[in-house]
Amino acid sequence: MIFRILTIFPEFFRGPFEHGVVAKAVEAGILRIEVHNLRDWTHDRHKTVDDRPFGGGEGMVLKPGPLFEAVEAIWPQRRPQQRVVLLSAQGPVFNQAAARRLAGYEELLLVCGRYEGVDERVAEHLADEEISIGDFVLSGGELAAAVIVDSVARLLPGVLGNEASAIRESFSDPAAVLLDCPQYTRPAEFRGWKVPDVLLNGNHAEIEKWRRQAALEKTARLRPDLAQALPAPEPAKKTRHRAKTRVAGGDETRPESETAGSETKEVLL
Ligand code: 9D3
Repeated sequence: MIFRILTIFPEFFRGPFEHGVVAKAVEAGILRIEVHNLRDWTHDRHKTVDDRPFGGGEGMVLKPGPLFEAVEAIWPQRRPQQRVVLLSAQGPVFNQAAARRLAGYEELLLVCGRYEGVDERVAEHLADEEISIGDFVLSGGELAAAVIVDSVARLLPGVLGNEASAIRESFSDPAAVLLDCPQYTRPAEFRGWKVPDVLLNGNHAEIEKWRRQAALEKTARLRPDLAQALPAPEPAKKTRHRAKTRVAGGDETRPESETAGSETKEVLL
């Protein structure tokens, strides 16, 4: 996959992509990142990319000319597998489902806005879609572009063991999102706070059950907005009675890989 970024701050991207998963994927030849300087498509000696807003008001607006010329020079014959994404605070909010959708394109051209905004004709007639990364104000689209490259790159086949999760996600309901379960590492007791006993006892069926319950509880507590989209939890039954029915049902005689989260299908965050 090829990621192209159109920006007035090309130097910004030297840092974020030189580390971690994205850097490894670039080295492995799974993806390419090309950063394009918007000022290369200006024609005046000051390399002007912005101008004052029609109708008056604060700040400056990115002119359409250099943006259109840049995209048309980068992709003279744009194909459906080449997607122009305008990063703007006004777009629909990015999420894991959008990351998966974008991972299906051969090339993305991420257009970074700056100043007080971008001439609306760019959103209307140049970009295929507009994306925001959340309801907060950034100074420009550069951080948003880096976020999108990172999240899409991790989904590409061959990037750091995503075969298993790619298969799991292909069966999952994109609207159902569950937070990951709490994780612990050594020491088993830290400043008096103990790791839950169940994680230390080696009973993997019980561990999986605990993890699922802990993930549901954490989602309900920290992200009630996500929890309301999840399937309703099973009503809690008395432990003794439950243990008996479960033996009769024989669920725990199945391999753990088959039981773990098998009753619901959602994306893990
Ligand atoms: C404070 C200025 N806003 C109204 C007066 C409009 C505005 C203009 C330019 C708000 C943000 C920006 C710059 N931000 C982006 O280009 C941007 C962004 C964001 O601000 N939040 C979340 N996602 C994104 S993607 C691009």
